[in-house]
Amino acid sequence: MESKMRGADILARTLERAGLRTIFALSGNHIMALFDAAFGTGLKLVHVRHEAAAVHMADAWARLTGQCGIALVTGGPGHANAVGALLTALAAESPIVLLSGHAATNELGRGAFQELRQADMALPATKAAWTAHSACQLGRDLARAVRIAQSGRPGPVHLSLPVDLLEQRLEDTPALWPQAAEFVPASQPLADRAADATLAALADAKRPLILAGPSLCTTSGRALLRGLAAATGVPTIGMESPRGINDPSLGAFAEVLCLADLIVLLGKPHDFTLRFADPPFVDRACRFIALDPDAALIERISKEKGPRLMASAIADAAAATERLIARTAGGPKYPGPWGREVAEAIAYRPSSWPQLAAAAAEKVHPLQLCHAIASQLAEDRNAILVCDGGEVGQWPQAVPTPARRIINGVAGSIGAAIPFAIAARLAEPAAPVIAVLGDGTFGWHMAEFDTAVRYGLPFVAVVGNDATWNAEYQIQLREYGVERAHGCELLPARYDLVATALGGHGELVTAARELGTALQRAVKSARPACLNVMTQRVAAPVLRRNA
Ligand SMILES: Cc1ncc(C[n+]2csc(CCOP(=O)(O)OP(=O)(O)O)c2C)c(N)n1
Ligand SMILES: [Mg+2]
Repeated sequence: MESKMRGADILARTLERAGLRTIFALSGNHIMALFDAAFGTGLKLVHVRHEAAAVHMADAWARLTGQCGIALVTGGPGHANAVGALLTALAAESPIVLLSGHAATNELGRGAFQELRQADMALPATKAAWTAHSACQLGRDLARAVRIAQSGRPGPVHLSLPVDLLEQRLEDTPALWPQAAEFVPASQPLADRAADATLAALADAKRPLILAGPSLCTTSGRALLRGLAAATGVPTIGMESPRGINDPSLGAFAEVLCLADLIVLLGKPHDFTLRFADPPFVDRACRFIALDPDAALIERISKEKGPRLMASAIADAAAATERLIARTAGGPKYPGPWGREVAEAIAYRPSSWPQLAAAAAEKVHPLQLCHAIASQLAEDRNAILVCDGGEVGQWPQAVPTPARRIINGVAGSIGAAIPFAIAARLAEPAAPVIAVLGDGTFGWHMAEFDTAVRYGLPFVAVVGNDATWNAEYQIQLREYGVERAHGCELLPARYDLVATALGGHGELVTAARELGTALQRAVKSARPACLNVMTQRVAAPVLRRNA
């Protein structure tokens, strides 16, 4: 009997053979066979304090390493806790697989422990979701899940694992093990004809823009976009923020978007982030070209824009970018007046900002926070910046830093910062990691300080503490008036003491002048750290030169 494999062993060894060795996990009855099967493999389980954190960590891991991220949680409520976090990965186009334990197949419909239609629940938050139905297929199921996650528009996939299949013993035969090719993503290159037609249309246009989606906003994706801009001379902009055209990273971009006469959507969904590319945000005569891995998204643009969609092609975003660069004739083009106009708009920051950053006030202005962080990040070119909700998290996106960056992304879901920071440090053990998040946002995953301490993964969480859910409070001020603002107050709580209680480093910062040295101490502590900064309750920047 003992020489036989368990279903769990097939899965664990398939993960190992595929090089997917870091597993973000939270234990539970249904998956203990998998924990056991990890012995004797090269798998590293990073066990966390909330299932959503495991998913966020897998997401950040995928964004930074380019690998498929793997999260492992238990069935029923564990799975349910994980599902919400899938939305962040889905909108960020981040390839991950959520493996969830599941009630035994022979108990389904009989009132099994934690019985739940898990795949149905995960489906709207994933590219695909299913329940394994035979132990001998588990390795193949995993390969298929990884392949789907990384094919076309990358994103999350869910696989439910009935506990009886994980525990079932079966003879080891070659048929159990997926071929390496089964993991390989399907590739959709851009046809030369479509590339040439796109380049010709760009050359004919007076004010063209190339807009790229989240999958090209990783470090390697952005390098590709820079290559495309250099090759074509066309302004090429990555968009990954739920604030869309008001993303503070893009400065006064909205002021040039409305002037464009041709927009190439390069794996960039036509959606709310572009205000549906309707006037006045986009000119009513502007034409479009869609290069996208999903036929359904191209169909959507076609419905919205009719004959103004002058061409389209199904292609993976990175592959399409590479093909466009390869098909560009001649040497690099230079931006010209339109390129300079776009670059200036994107680089715009208000001239009042240096004064705001220098002013002495009772509480710290978010810009002061950003300047201190920028100079800390500048000390190490490997540094990684994480930005999360709400208003305060927008500011560091407006202050240029040399850092690599992960933001919570188009899903507009707050709370991922601490898991993101921990996974970033795990992926890049030498990189200083600084996360900026609001006091409300800190509450989601503060217990993960325990995870970071257990695994020795230092990072600095800089909490902009305005004792408010300020992003929503600002909506109340704008829409309903100050006398009708309620339900958004928090306490100026000692989040720094949460970090110290869990074995990390914590400091309360009440004045801007203390920030720089506090940051240095936090980095030097080499422990997971929380700087709890008492900040002013100000609205996030929306940048317009003509405002
Ligand atoms: C999961 C989730 N829940 C709620 C919201 C709505 N929301 C967006 S920003 C925000 C306030 C965040 O407050 P805080 O973290 O303190 O940052 P601040 O805006 O105060 O700077 C809320 C509640 C959201 N985007 N995502
Ligand atoms: Mg706040």
